[in-house]
Amino acid sequence: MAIAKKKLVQWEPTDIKKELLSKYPAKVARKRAKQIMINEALENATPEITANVRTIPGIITMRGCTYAGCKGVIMGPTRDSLNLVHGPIGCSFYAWLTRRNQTDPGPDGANYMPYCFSTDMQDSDIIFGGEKKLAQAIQECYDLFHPVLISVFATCPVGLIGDDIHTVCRNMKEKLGDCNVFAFSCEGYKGVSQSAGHHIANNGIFTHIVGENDEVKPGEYKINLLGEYNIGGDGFEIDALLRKCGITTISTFSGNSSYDQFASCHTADLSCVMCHRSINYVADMLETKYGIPWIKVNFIGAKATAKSLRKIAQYFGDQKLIDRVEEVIAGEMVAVEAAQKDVLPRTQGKTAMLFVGGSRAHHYQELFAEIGMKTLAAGYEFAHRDDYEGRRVLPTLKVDADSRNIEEIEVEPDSTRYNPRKTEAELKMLDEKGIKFKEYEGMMTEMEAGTLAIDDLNQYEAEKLVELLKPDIFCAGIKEKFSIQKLGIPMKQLHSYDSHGPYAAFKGAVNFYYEIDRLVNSKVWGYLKAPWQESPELSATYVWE
Ligand code: CFM
Repeated sequence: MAIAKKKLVQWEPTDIKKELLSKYPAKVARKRAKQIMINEALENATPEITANVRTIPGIITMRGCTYAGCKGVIMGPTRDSLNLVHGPIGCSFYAWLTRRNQTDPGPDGANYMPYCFSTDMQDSDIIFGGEKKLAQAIQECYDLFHPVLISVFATCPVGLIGDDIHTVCRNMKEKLGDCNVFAFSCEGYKGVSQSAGHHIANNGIFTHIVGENDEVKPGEYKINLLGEYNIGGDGFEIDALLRKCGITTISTFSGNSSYDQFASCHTADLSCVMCHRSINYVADMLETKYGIPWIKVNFIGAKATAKSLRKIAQYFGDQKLIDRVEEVIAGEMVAVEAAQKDVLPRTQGKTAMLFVGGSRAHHYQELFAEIGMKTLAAGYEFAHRDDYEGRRVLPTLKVDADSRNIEEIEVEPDSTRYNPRKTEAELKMLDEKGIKFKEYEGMMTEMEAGTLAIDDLNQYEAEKLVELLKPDIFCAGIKEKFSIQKLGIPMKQLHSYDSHGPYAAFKGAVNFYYEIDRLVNSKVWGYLKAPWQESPELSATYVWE
């Protein structure tokens, strides 16, 4: 039975959870109960959440597919990689410029972003096999563009019929001679979400590109920025800030990136991981093979940005850099503080809910906190337990059949190029100063006690949450946008930023404050009434009510 209607102040998190589960059949409710947690905000023991498991059939999930994670997320933003989709045209068409990763065409002008490449498989290719057609398409791409890389992406039907795309690519690479060609077995069904696609893409880049170019690039403090995808120009903003501090970015995985950045990333001296979920694999592999340590950074939120810059400066330990970073922070904070002061009287005490992929639901809580807003509930579409509870849970994670489906590649120290950038003693000293290497504490440790952490939220639960807790703003993606707005709540897309942004670094923070101020204080939502609310003609209840 449904719980009697209560006002917001009376809702206890346990009531909310009960209410979310009340409509489900017993078996479904049991499963979902393990993915809906009431946060305890403890440092070393967070409630165990079930994550990275299959969505329950029949539930309208917010997730994407493995192909989306590989082709769209990781390989998508690399301008000079010609991304050829082997499959029916829809898979390519719907991944065509739909993620707002921005790109600077670069000095050589090699930029295939605006194109949509596909083998356009037909029924006959499904029946007789698509390998010949794939080889032909690779040849055609090469003849037209002469790219440095042609990467091939498998879609579901390709996996089902068993086309040997890897052999086709190997043969074509040999035939073409001056163009790298390799494939990803990233069929949509391969994993439980796009997260599997990240893993497959990272393995592919590491195996086929990383380490190809040993040339040492100029620059004093060289880093890799891992897990920053330049959505809405975030990457441009971060790059400009790093440059101002005198820090050189050797590679970005993979916002505004090029083939050569991947090929020479092993020459950097520190890897900075922004989106832990999508890229922690590369950080680990770079450390094992080349001796490059990694730290977690976050450029979403002014405080987090300052903290990240200080961490990088401390790592290099050069007083000149430390001073420069302080100077830059002090300069940038003037505008940030003025903006905070301006919006705070209007945003203080308002509430938000955030349900985004695998890292933003955490990072953006910082921005809301900076303008006095409280997060009532947050969750990820496809994160793993370590993104919620911190990497300390890694040794206890059970590997299920779905994860075993994704190849783990064996990486060993490079026989000639392994070069630990810091000695054990130096690392220990930095650790004592508070720089934690290979560490991510997860979203739940930073959320208040009593807030809700919900994995793989679905449409039904999203609407229920809004109805019960009435947040001032709900953040998610395009699939959720209009159903939420019809409930009379502003909905901000945190994947695409609704054609706005950048929101990263200091200038991005100021953009975000004003955007949220505008959204949560707009009067328009109060006027919103659906036609049936104004003149109800028919009303009904479900038979089970
Ligand atoms: Fe990382 Fe991303 Fe995200 Fe992600 Fe994504 Fe994205 Fe995202 Mo959309 S890599 S996990 S697979 S931060 S596309 S730039 S916004 S779901 S929270």
